[in-house]
Amino acid sequence: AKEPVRVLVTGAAGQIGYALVPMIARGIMLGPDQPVILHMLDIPPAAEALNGVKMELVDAAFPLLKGVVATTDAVEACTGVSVAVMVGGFPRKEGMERKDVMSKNVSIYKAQASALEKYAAPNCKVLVVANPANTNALILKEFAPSIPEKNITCLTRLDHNRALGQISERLNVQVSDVKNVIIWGNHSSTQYPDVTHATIKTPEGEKPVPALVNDDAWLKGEFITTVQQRGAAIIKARKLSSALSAASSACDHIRDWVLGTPEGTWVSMGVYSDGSYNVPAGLIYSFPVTCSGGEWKIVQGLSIDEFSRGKLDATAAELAEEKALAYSCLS
Ligand code: NAX
Repeated sequence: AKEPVRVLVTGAAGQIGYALVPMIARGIMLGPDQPVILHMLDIPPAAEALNGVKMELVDAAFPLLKGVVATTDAVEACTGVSVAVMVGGFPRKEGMERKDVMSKNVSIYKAQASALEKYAAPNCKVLVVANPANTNALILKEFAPSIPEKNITCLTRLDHNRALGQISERLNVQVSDVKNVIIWGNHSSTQYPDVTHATIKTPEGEKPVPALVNDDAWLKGEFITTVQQRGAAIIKARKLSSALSAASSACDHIRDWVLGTPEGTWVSMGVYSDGSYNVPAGLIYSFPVTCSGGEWKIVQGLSIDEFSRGKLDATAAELAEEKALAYSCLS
């Protein structure tokens, strides 16, 4: 039998946490034969609720779940973890300045970076979900210099999956037959959902999405804004932000990273940019990646037309501006 893997979820008493921890305990993140020990961190005002989640995990009697640590102590939470899913953060409240929200999150991610660096297992893989996700991940990277930068990522898989979903609905095909959409850039409304290279599996082989949709105005207009604004649409409908889809895509992100992407398929991940596609180096930016042997690699050589170029640059500019704002909070 495999040794259990310790998986940290921060903000575990929140909405996404509540959807995510049972998925992890059922093997949806790391596979049906991989035992896990869940480490759940939240802040003292949520300690009682967190303990309630722990009680429910015990009550669910998950066969793969070999232990639960529920704590408000970052050191205890981070000790020995091989996967860290960072969902906890400070939400933007009505009337708050962007800089104030950024400043709260910068101090949270700075502190948690240090705890992970000191106490997590070597080669721990980190996924930041909490917004501003790309910039929180960048701060975490800056303050955990001994964690390899390739181990620090942020979640844009929800946006990626939303794009797959929209194409599947539009073409009336199974979502599992759609692949290779791309989310470029920031997990924000400047993200660029790109279907230029996406395909549909058909009995006659793979066919390009743009030709099948055959409606450039929709692809360059409503499709993009629907994906960009989907989070707001969910809030409007549910009066709460997306949680089950966010949790599910966090599992997809880690599973593909650890276990690999299928041959010929790529996924979107926010990763530390190396200058690929002329995106400035030093940002956490969402790219198309393939994964194998526990490592991601940016898909190279895709053609970028003029329309796409403008979108890639605009979302990069926003990330550069967020980075500057985050740094201004440090001084
Ligand atoms: P909730 O407010 O329900 O939960 C957040 C939890 O984090 C709370 O229990 C809170 O006590 C805890 N927390 C706050 N500060 C903490 C700290 N310093 N250490 C540990 N825990 C802390 O929010 P929820 O709906 O679960 O969303 C969580 C985060 O995900 C938010 O930042 C949200 O904006 C972000 N999202 C990111 C998405 C993505 O695709 N990257 C999509 C979904 C989601 O909107």
